[in-house]
Amino acid sequence: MIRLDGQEMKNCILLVFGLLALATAAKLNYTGHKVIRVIPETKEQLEFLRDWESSSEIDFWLLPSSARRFADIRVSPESYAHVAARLADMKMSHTVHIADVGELERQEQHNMAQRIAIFNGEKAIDVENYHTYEEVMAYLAELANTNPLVSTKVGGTSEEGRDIVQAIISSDLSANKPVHFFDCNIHAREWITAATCVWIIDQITTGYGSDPEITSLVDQYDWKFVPIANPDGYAYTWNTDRNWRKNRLVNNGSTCVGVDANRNFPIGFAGSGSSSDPCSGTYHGIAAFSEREASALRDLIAADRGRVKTAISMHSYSQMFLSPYGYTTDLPAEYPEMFRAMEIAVNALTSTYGTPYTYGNTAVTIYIASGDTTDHYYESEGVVHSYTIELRDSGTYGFQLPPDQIVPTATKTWNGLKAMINAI
Ligand code: 0X9
Ligand code: ZN
Repeated sequence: MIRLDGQEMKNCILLVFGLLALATAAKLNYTGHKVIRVIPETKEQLEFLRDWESSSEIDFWLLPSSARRFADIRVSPESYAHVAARLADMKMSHTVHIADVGELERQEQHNMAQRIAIFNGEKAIDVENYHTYEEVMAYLAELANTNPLVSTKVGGTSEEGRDIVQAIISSDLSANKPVHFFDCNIHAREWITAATCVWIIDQITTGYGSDPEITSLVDQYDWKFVPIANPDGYAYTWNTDRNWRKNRLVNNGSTCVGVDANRNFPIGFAGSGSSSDPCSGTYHGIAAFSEREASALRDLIAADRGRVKTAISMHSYSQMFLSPYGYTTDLPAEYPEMFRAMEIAVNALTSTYGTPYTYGNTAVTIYIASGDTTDHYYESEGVVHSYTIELRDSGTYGFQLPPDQIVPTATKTWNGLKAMINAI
Protein backbone atom coordinates (compact mmCIF):
# COMPACT_ATOMS: atom_id res chain seq x y z
CA MET A 1 0.00 0.00 0.00
CA ILE A 2 1.29 3.48 -0.86
CA ARG A 3 1.30 5.97 2.02
CA LEU A 4 1.13 9.67 1.26
CA ASP A 5 2.36 12.37 3.65
CA GLY A 6 0.37 15.59 4.18
CA GLN A 7 2.00 17.55 1.36
CA GLU A 8 1.75 14.65 -1.09
CA MET A 9 -1.89 14.25 -0.20
CA LYS A 10 -2.51 17.95 -0.88
CA ASN A 11 -0.73 17.71 -4.23
CA CYS A 12 -2.79 14.69 -5.09
CA ILE A 13 -6.06 16.45 -4.29
CA LEU A 14 -4.95 19.49 -6.29
CA LEU A 15 -4.12 17.23 -9.22
CA VAL A 16 -7.52 15.54 -9.10
CA PHE A 17 -9.28 18.93 -8.97
CA GLY A 18 -7.06 20.21 -11.76
CA LEU A 19 -7.93 17.24 -13.96
CA LEU A 20 -11.60 17.61 -13.15
CA ALA A 21 -11.49 21.30 -14.01
CA LEU A 22 -9.72 20.47 -17.26
CA ALA A 23 -12.31 17.84 -18.12
CA THR A 24 -15.17 20.23 -17.43
CA ALA A 25 -13.46 23.10 -19.22
CA ALA A 26 -12.78 20.94 -22.25
CA LYS A 27 -16.42 20.01 -22.56
CA LEU A 28 -18.76 22.36 -24.35
CA ASN A 29 -21.33 23.72 -21.95
CA TYR A 30 -24.90 23.89 -23.26
CA THR A 31 -26.37 25.66 -20.27
CA GLY A 32 -29.00 28.11 -21.49
CA HIS A 33 -29.11 26.71 -25.01
CA LYS A 34 -32.62 26.16 -26.25
CA VAL A 35 -34.15 24.01 -28.93
CA ILE A 36 -36.77 25.98 -30.77
CA ARG A 37 -39.43 24.57 -33.04
CA VAL A 38 -40.40 26.30 -36.27
CA ILE A 39 -43.14 25.41 -38.71
CA PRO A 40 -42.64 26.72 -42.22
CA GLU A 41 -46.04 27.35 -43.80
CA THR A 42 -45.02 28.48 -47.25
CA LYS A 43 -42.55 27.32 -49.88
CA GLU A 44 -40.51 30.50 -49.38
CA GLN A 45 -40.23 29.90 -45.65
CA LEU A 46 -39.18 26.32 -46.26
CA GLU A 47 -36.58 27.41 -48.82
CA PHE A 48 -35.28 30.01 -46.40
CA LEU A 49 -34.77 27.40 -43.67
CA ARG A 50 -33.10 25.00 -46.11
CA ASP A 51 -30.71 27.66 -47.38
CA TRP A 52 -29.93 28.73 -43.86
CA GLU A 53 -29.09 25.17 -42.87
CA SER A 54 -26.82 24.55 -45.81
CA SER A 55 -24.96 27.85 -45.65
CA SER A 56 -24.24 28.25 -41.95
CA GLU A 57 -23.14 26.54 -38.79
CA ILE A 58 -26.60 26.81 -37.30
CA ASP A 59 -27.43 23.52 -35.61
CA PHE A 60 -30.64 21.95 -36.87
CA TRP A 61 -31.66 19.04 -34.66
CA LEU A 62 -34.44 18.23 -37.07
CA LEU A 63 -33.83 19.38 -40.63
CA PRO A 64 -36.52 21.37 -42.42
CA SER A 65 -38.66 18.88 -44.31
CA SER A 66 -41.82 20.17 -45.88
CA ALA A 67 -44.26 22.98 -45.43
CA ARG A 68 -46.33 22.45 -42.29
CA ARG A 69 -43.83 20.02 -40.71
CA PHE A 70 -41.70 21.35 -37.92
CA ALA A 71 -37.94 21.82 -37.83
CA ASP A 72 -35.96 21.97 -34.58
CA ILE A 73 -33.05 24.37 -34.13
CA ARG A 74 -30.61 24.56 -31.23
CA VAL A 75 -29.73 28.12 -30.32
CA SER A 76 -27.16 29.50 -27.88
CA PRO A 77 -28.19 32.25 -25.46
CA GLU A 78 -26.06 34.69 -27.49
CA SER A 79 -27.62 33.85 -30.84
CA TYR A 80 -31.21 33.50 -29.69
CA ALA A 81 -32.25 37.12 -30.33
CA HIS A 82 -30.64 37.10 -33.77
CA VAL A 83 -32.23 33.77 -34.78
CA ALA A 84 -35.64 34.86 -33.49
CA ALA A 85 -35.36 38.12 -35.42
CA ARG A 86 -34.45 36.36 -38.67
CA LEU A 87 -37.40 34.02 -38.25
CA ALA A 88 -39.68 36.96 -37.52
CA ASP A 89 -38.38 38.68 -40.69
CA MET A 90 -39.60 35.64 -42.58
CA LYS A 91 -42.95 35.85 -40.73
CA MET A 92 -42.28 32.59 -38.92
CA SER A 93 -43.13 32.14 -35.30
CA HIS A 94 -41.39 29.62 -33.08
CA THR A 95 -41.94 27.86 -29.80
CA VAL A 96 -39.30 26.97 -27.25
CA HIS A 97 -39.30 23.21 -27.28
CA ILE A 98 -36.38 22.47 -24.95
CA ALA A 99 -35.64 25.26 -22.52
CA ASP A 100 -32.16 24.21 -21.43
CA VAL A 101 -30.06 21.73 -23.37
CA GLY A 102 -27.40 21.87 -20.64
CA GLU A 103 -29.93 20.58 -18.12
CA LEU A 104 -30.79 17.67 -20.44
CA GLU A 105 -27.13 16.79 -20.62
CA ARG A 106 -26.72 16.94 -16.84
CA GLN A 107 -29.76 14.69 -16.45
CA GLU A 108 -28.26 12.29 -18.94
CA GLN A 109 -24.97 12.17 -17.01
CA HIS A 110 -26.89 11.62 -13.79
CA ASN A 111 -29.04 8.84 -15.27
CA MET A 112 -26.00 7.08 -16.69
CA ALA A 113 -24.15 7.29 -13.37
CA GLN A 114 -27.18 5.84 -11.58
CA ARG A 115 -27.29 2.91 -13.97
CA ILE A 116 -23.59 2.28 -13.47
CA ALA A 117 -24.20 2.17 -9.72
CA ILE A 118 -26.92 -0.47 -9.96
CA PHE A 119 -25.50 -2.61 -12.78
CA ASN A 120 -24.97 -6.08 -11.37
CA GLY A 121 -22.43 -7.24 -13.93
CA GLU A 122 -24.59 -10.20 -14.91
CA LYS A 123 -24.18 -9.39 -18.57
CA ALA A 124 -21.01 -8.48 -20.42
CA ILE A 125 -22.39 -5.01 -20.97
CA ASP A 126 -25.25 -3.06 -19.41
CA VAL A 127 -27.57 -2.90 -22.39
CA GLU A 128 -29.71 -0.42 -20.50
CA ASN A 129 -27.02 2.22 -20.57
CA TYR A 130 -24.97 4.22 -23.06
CA HIS A 131 -21.35 3.29 -23.57
CA THR A 132 -18.17 4.85 -24.85
CA TYR A 133 -16.54 3.69 -28.08
CA GLU A 134 -13.92 1.80 -26.03
CA GLU A 135 -16.56 0.02 -23.95
CA VAL A 136 -18.51 -1.08 -27.01
CA MET A 137 -15.32 -2.31 -28.69
CA ALA A 138 -14.29 -4.21 -25.55
CA TYR A 139 -17.74 -5.83 -25.46
CA LEU A 140 -17.47 -6.92 -29.11
CA ALA A 141 -13.93 -8.25 -28.58
CA GLU A 142 -15.06 -10.24 -25.55
CA LEU A 143 -18.02 -11.65 -27.46
CA ALA A 144 -15.74 -12.67 -30.31
CA ASN A 145 -13.42 -14.41 -27.81
CA THR A 146 -16.09 -16.23 -25.88
CA ASN A 147 -19.00 -16.87 -28.25
CA PRO A 148 -18.39 -19.20 -31.22
CA LEU A 149 -21.13 -17.42 -33.20
CA VAL A 150 -19.36 -14.07 -33.10
CA SER A 151 -16.44 -12.64 -35.01
CA THR A 152 -15.41 -9.11 -35.85
CA LYS A 153 -14.14 -7.46 -38.99
CA VAL A 154 -12.45 -4.09 -39.33
CA GLY A 155 -14.00 -2.20 -42.23
CA GLY A 156 -11.56 0.70 -42.07
CA THR A 157 -9.89 3.13 -39.74
CA SER A 158 -11.04 6.65 -38.89
CA GLU A 159 -8.92 9.80 -39.33
CA GLU A 160 -8.02 9.69 -35.65
CA GLY A 161 -7.05 6.02 -35.88
CA ARG A 162 -10.10 4.26 -34.46
CA ASP A 163 -11.25 1.01 -36.05
CA ILE A 164 -14.64 0.92 -37.74
CA VAL A 165 -15.70 -2.49 -36.50
CA GLN A 166 -18.38 -4.83 -37.77
CA ALA A 167 -19.72 -7.54 -35.47
CA ILE A 168 -20.64 -10.70 -37.36
CA ILE A 169 -23.03 -13.26 -35.91
CA SER A 170 -23.13 -16.49 -37.87
CA SER A 171 -23.62 -20.15 -37.06
CA ASP A 172 -21.72 -21.13 -40.23
CA LEU A 173 -19.77 -18.50 -42.13
CA SER A 174 -18.88 -20.89 -44.92
CA ALA A 175 -22.57 -21.35 -45.78
CA ASN A 176 -22.75 -17.82 -47.25
CA LYS A 177 -26.27 -17.26 -45.95
CA PRO A 178 -28.35 -14.19 -46.73
CA VAL A 179 -27.19 -11.24 -44.66
CA HIS A 180 -28.91 -8.62 -42.54
CA PHE A 181 -26.65 -5.60 -42.51
CA PHE A 182 -26.83 -2.71 -40.02
CA ASP A 183 -24.99 0.58 -39.70
CA CYS A 184 -25.53 2.57 -36.53
CA ASN A 185 -24.41 5.92 -35.16
CA ILE A 186 -23.04 7.35 -38.42
CA HIS A 187 -24.35 10.58 -36.88
CA ALA A 188 -22.28 11.02 -33.75
CA ARG A 189 -24.88 12.42 -31.35
CA GLU A 190 -27.56 9.82 -32.09
CA TRP A 191 -26.53 7.60 -29.16
CA ILE A 192 -29.75 5.59 -29.10
CA THR A 193 -28.71 4.06 -32.44
CA ALA A 194 -25.53 2.38 -31.13
CA ALA A 195 -27.42 1.37 -28.00
CA THR A 196 -30.17 -0.23 -30.11
CA CYS A 197 -27.66 -2.16 -32.21
CA VAL A 198 -25.81 -3.36 -29.10
CA TRP A 199 -29.12 -4.44 -27.58
CA ILE A 200 -30.03 -6.43 -30.71
CA ILE A 201 -26.56 -8.05 -30.76
CA ASP A 202 -27.11 -9.02 -27.13
CA GLN A 203 -30.58 -10.43 -27.88
CA ILE A 204 -29.28 -12.58 -30.71
CA THR A 205 -26.16 -13.83 -28.96
CA THR A 206 -27.86 -14.66 -25.67
CA GLY A 207 -31.03 -16.05 -27.29
CA TYR A 208 -29.37 -18.48 -29.68
CA GLY A 209 -30.00 -22.03 -28.58
CA SER A 210 -32.70 -21.11 -26.05
CA ASP A 211 -35.11 -18.81 -27.87
CA PRO A 212 -36.54 -20.78 -30.84
CA GLU A 213 -37.29 -17.67 -32.91
CA ILE A 214 -33.76 -16.31 -32.54
CA THR A 215 -32.22 -19.71 -33.11
CA SER A 216 -34.06 -20.02 -36.40
CA LEU A 217 -33.13 -16.46 -37.43
CA VAL A 218 -29.46 -17.27 -36.85
CA ASP A 219 -29.75 -20.63 -38.58
CA GLN A 220 -31.20 -18.93 -41.65
CA TYR A 221 -29.17 -15.71 -41.82
CA ASP A 222 -25.88 -14.02 -41.05
CA TRP A 223 -26.21 -10.86 -38.95
CA LYS A 224 -23.78 -8.01 -39.38
CA PHE A 225 -23.65 -4.81 -37.34
CA VAL A 226 -21.44 -1.75 -37.36
CA PRO A 227 -22.57 -0.37 -33.98
CA ILE A 228 -20.44 2.78 -34.21
CA ALA A 229 -19.94 3.77 -37.84
CA ASN A 230 -18.48 7.18 -36.92
CA PRO A 231 -16.05 6.48 -34.07
CA ASP A 232 -14.26 9.87 -34.06
CA GLY A 233 -17.51 11.82 -34.00
CA TYR A 234 -18.89 9.48 -31.33
CA ALA A 235 -15.81 9.88 -29.11
CA TYR A 236 -16.09 13.64 -29.58
CA THR A 237 -19.69 13.60 -28.31
CA TRP A 238 -18.47 11.89 -25.15
CA ASN A 239 -15.41 14.05 -24.57
CA THR A 240 -16.12 17.47 -25.97
CA ASP A 241 -19.41 18.26 -27.65
CA ARG A 242 -22.49 16.15 -26.89
CA ASN A 243 -24.32 17.56 -29.91
CA TRP A 244 -21.76 16.85 -32.65
CA ARG A 245 -23.21 15.23 -35.79
CA LYS A 246 -20.47 14.85 -38.43
CA ASN A 247 -17.10 13.09 -38.47
CA ARG A 248 -13.98 14.97 -37.33
CA LEU A 249 -12.20 15.61 -40.62
CA VAL A 250 -10.13 18.79 -40.63
CA ASN A 251 -11.43 20.45 -43.79
CA ASN A 252 -8.82 22.06 -46.04
CA GLY A 253 -9.27 25.79 -46.33
CA SER A 254 -11.93 26.04 -43.64
CA THR A 255 -11.96 26.50 -39.90
CA CYS A 256 -15.04 24.27 -39.70
CA VAL A 257 -14.50 20.61 -38.95
CA GLY A 258 -16.32 17.54 -40.19
CA VAL A 259 -18.19 15.92 -43.05
CA ASP A 260 -21.66 14.40 -42.82
CA ALA A 261 -20.78 10.82 -43.76
CA ASN A 262 -24.46 10.29 -44.55
CA ARG A 263 -24.07 12.71 -47.49
CA ASN A 264 -20.80 11.20 -48.72
CA PHE A 265 -22.17 8.29 -50.78
CA PRO A 266 -22.39 8.49 -54.58
CA ILE A 267 -26.12 8.32 -55.34
CA GLY A 268 -27.08 11.93 -55.94
CA PHE A 269 -23.80 13.07 -54.39
CA ALA A 270 -23.72 16.85 -53.75
CA GLY A 271 -27.36 17.14 -54.75
CA SER A 272 -30.07 18.94 -52.87
CA GLY A 273 -30.46 18.16 -49.19
CA SER A 274 -26.69 18.27 -48.80
CA SER A 275 -24.32 21.20 -48.49
CA SER A 276 -21.06 22.25 -50.11
CA ASP A 277 -20.25 24.42 -47.08
CA PRO A 278 -17.85 22.70 -44.62
CA CYS A 279 -19.54 24.60 -41.79
CA SER A 280 -22.95 23.05 -42.45
CA GLY A 281 -24.16 19.98 -40.58
CA THR A 282 -24.94 18.33 -43.91
CA TYR A 283 -21.57 19.05 -45.62
CA HIS A 284 -21.08 16.32 -48.22
CA GLY A 285 -17.26 16.40 -48.40
CA ILE A 286 -15.00 16.87 -51.41
CA ALA A 287 -16.05 13.72 -53.29
CA ALA A 288 -18.18 10.62 -52.84
CA PHE A 289 -16.37 8.19 -50.52
CA SER A 290 -13.81 10.82 -49.53
CA GLU A 291 -14.64 9.91 -45.92
CA ARG A 292 -13.28 6.84 -44.20
CA GLU A 293 -16.64 6.08 -42.56
CA ALA A 294 -18.35 6.00 -45.95
CA SER A 295 -15.65 3.93 -47.64
CA ALA A 296 -15.65 1.47 -44.73
CA LEU A 297 -19.39 0.91 -45.08
CA ARG A 298 -19.01 0.69 -48.86
CA ASP A 299 -16.40 -2.06 -48.50
CA LEU A 300 -18.25 -3.95 -45.78
CA ILE A 301 -21.51 -4.15 -47.71
CA ALA A 302 -19.74 -4.86 -51.03
CA ALA A 303 -18.05 -7.86 -49.40
CA ASP A 304 -21.51 -9.46 -49.15
CA ARG A 305 -22.72 -8.39 -52.58
CA GLY A 306 -25.68 -10.44 -53.77
CA ARG A 307 -26.38 -11.80 -50.28
CA VAL A 308 -27.68 -8.75 -48.42
CA LYS A 309 -31.36 -9.19 -47.74
CA THR A 310 -31.89 -6.11 -45.61
CA ALA A 311 -29.67 -3.10 -45.00
CA ILE A 312 -30.72 -0.92 -42.10
CA SER A 313 -29.27 2.48 -41.22
CA MET A 314 -30.16 3.51 -37.68
CA HIS A 315 -30.74 7.19 -36.97
CA SER A 316 -32.60 9.39 -34.53
CA TYR A 317 -34.82 11.19 -33.88
CA SER A 318 -38.38 11.38 -35.29
CA GLN A 319 -39.87 7.87 -35.31
CA MET A 320 -39.91 7.03 -39.00
CA PHE A 321 -39.24 4.13 -41.29
CA LEU A 322 -37.81 5.44 -44.56
CA SER A 323 -37.12 3.81 -47.90
CA PRO A 324 -35.26 5.01 -51.01
CA TYR A 325 -35.00 7.35 -52.61
CA GLY A 326 -33.58 10.14 -50.52
CA TYR A 327 -32.04 12.04 -53.43
CA THR A 328 -35.13 12.32 -55.61
CA THR A 329 -38.88 12.22 -55.22
CA ASP A 330 -39.04 9.63 -58.03
CA LEU A 331 -40.13 6.27 -56.72
CA PRO A 332 -37.87 3.24 -57.15
CA ALA A 333 -39.18 0.34 -59.25
CA GLU A 334 -39.51 -1.87 -56.17
CA TYR A 335 -41.39 0.72 -54.14
CA PRO A 336 -44.60 -1.34 -53.79
CA GLU A 337 -42.58 -4.17 -52.24
CA MET A 338 -40.71 -1.74 -49.98
CA PHE A 339 -43.99 -0.18 -48.90
CA ARG A 340 -45.44 -3.61 -48.09
CA ALA A 341 -42.41 -4.50 -45.98
CA MET A 342 -42.39 -1.15 -44.16
CA GLU A 343 -46.06 -1.47 -43.38
CA ILE A 344 -45.49 -4.86 -41.76
CA ALA A 345 -42.49 -3.55 -39.83
CA VAL A 346 -44.24 -0.42 -38.62
CA ASN A 347 -47.40 -2.29 -37.60
CA ALA A 348 -45.37 -4.71 -35.46
CA LEU A 349 -43.24 -1.89 -34.14
CA THR A 350 -46.07 0.41 -33.13
CA SER A 351 -48.19 -2.37 -31.68
CA THR A 352 -45.41 -3.11 -29.15
CA TYR A 353 -45.89 0.08 -27.13
CA GLY A 354 -48.19 2.19 -29.27
CA THR A 355 -45.42 4.65 -30.20
CA PRO A 356 -46.49 6.16 -33.52
CA TYR A 357 -44.14 5.81 -36.49
CA THR A 358 -44.64 7.18 -39.97
CA TYR A 359 -43.21 5.50 -43.04
CA GLY A 360 -42.69 5.94 -46.75
CA ASN A 361 -40.03 6.99 -49.22
CA THR A 362 -37.50 9.40 -47.78
CA ALA A 363 -37.79 12.36 -50.15
CA VAL A 364 -41.54 12.63 -49.61
CA THR A 365 -41.91 11.44 -46.00
CA ILE A 366 -39.06 13.49 -44.53
CA TYR A 367 -36.98 15.51 -47.01
CA ILE A 368 -34.58 15.23 -49.91
CA ALA A 369 -31.28 13.88 -48.62
CA SER A 370 -28.65 13.20 -51.27
CA GLY A 371 -25.70 10.85 -51.06
CA ASP A 372 -26.79 8.70 -48.15
CA THR A 373 -26.28 5.08 -47.11
CA THR A 374 -29.80 3.87 -47.86
CA ASP A 375 -29.79 4.99 -51.50
CA HIS A 376 -26.32 3.52 -51.97
CA TYR A 377 -27.28 0.14 -50.52
CA TYR A 378 -30.32 0.04 -52.78
CA GLU A 379 -29.05 1.59 -55.99
CA SER A 380 -25.40 0.50 -56.05
CA GLU A 381 -25.64 -2.76 -54.11
CA GLY A 382 -29.07 -3.87 -55.24
CA VAL A 383 -30.49 -4.34 -51.75
CA VAL A 384 -34.25 -3.97 -52.19
CA HIS A 385 -34.93 -3.83 -48.47
CA SER A 386 -32.74 -0.87 -47.64
CA TYR A 387 -34.16 1.44 -44.99
CA THR A 388 -33.31 4.26 -42.65
CA ILE A 389 -35.03 4.01 -39.29
CA GLU A 390 -35.37 7.19 -37.26
CA LEU A 391 -35.72 5.98 -33.69
CA ARG A 392 -37.27 7.69 -30.67
CA ASP A 393 -38.28 10.25 -29.75
CA SER A 394 -40.14 13.04 -31.47
CA GLY A 395 -38.16 15.81 -29.82
CA THR A 396 -38.90 15.82 -26.09
CA TYR A 397 -35.37 14.67 -25.29
CA GLY A 398 -34.05 14.60 -28.84
CA PHE A 399 -30.58 13.05 -28.89
CA GLN A 400 -30.41 12.84 -25.09
CA LEU A 401 -32.98 10.08 -24.85
CA PRO A 402 -32.92 8.81 -21.24
CA PRO A 403 -31.26 5.41 -20.79
CA ASP A 404 -34.51 3.90 -19.49
CA GLN A 405 -35.88 4.30 -23.03
CA ILE A 406 -33.11 2.16 -24.58
CA VAL A 407 -34.85 -1.16 -23.96
CA PRO A 408 -38.34 -0.09 -25.10
CA THR A 409 -36.89 1.61 -28.19
CA ALA A 410 -34.72 -1.36 -29.12
CA THR A 411 -37.43 -3.92 -28.30
CA LYS A 412 -40.02 -2.43 -30.61
CA THR A 413 -37.47 -1.82 -33.37
CA TRP A 414 -36.41 -5.45 -33.15
CA ASN A 415 -40.04 -6.62 -33.18
CA GLY A 416 -40.64 -4.56 -36.30
CA LEU A 417 -37.55 -5.92 -38.01
CA LYS A 418 -38.32 -9.53 -37.14
CA ALA A 419 -41.86 -9.19 -38.49
CA MET A 420 -40.51 -7.68 -41.69
CA ILE A 421 -37.77 -10.28 -42.12
CA ASN A 422 -40.29 -13.07 -41.69
CA ALA A 423 -42.42 -11.53 -44.45
CA ILE A 424 -39.83 -10.88 -47.18
O1 0X9 B 1 -30.74 13.52 -42.72
C1 0X9 B 1 -30.33 12.39 -42.45
O2 0X9 B 1 -29.19 12.00 -42.73
C2 0X9 B 1 -31.25 11.41 -41.74
N1 0X9 B 1 -31.95 12.08 -40.68
S1 0X9 B 1 -31.12 12.62 -39.35
O3 0X9 B 1 -32.04 13.46 -38.60
N2 0X9 B 1 -30.79 11.39 -38.44
O4 0X9 B 1 -29.95 13.28 -39.76
C3 0X9 B 1 -32.27 10.84 -42.73
C4 0X9 B 1 -31.70 10.17 -43.94
C5 0X9 B 1 -32.75 9.44 -44.69
N3 0X9 B 1 -32.31 9.01 -45.96
C6 0X9 B 1 -32.81 7.91 -46.62
N4 0X9 B 1 -33.69 7.14 -46.08
N5 0X9 B 1 -32.38 7.67 -47.87
ZN1 ZN C 1 -28.93 10.67 -38.32
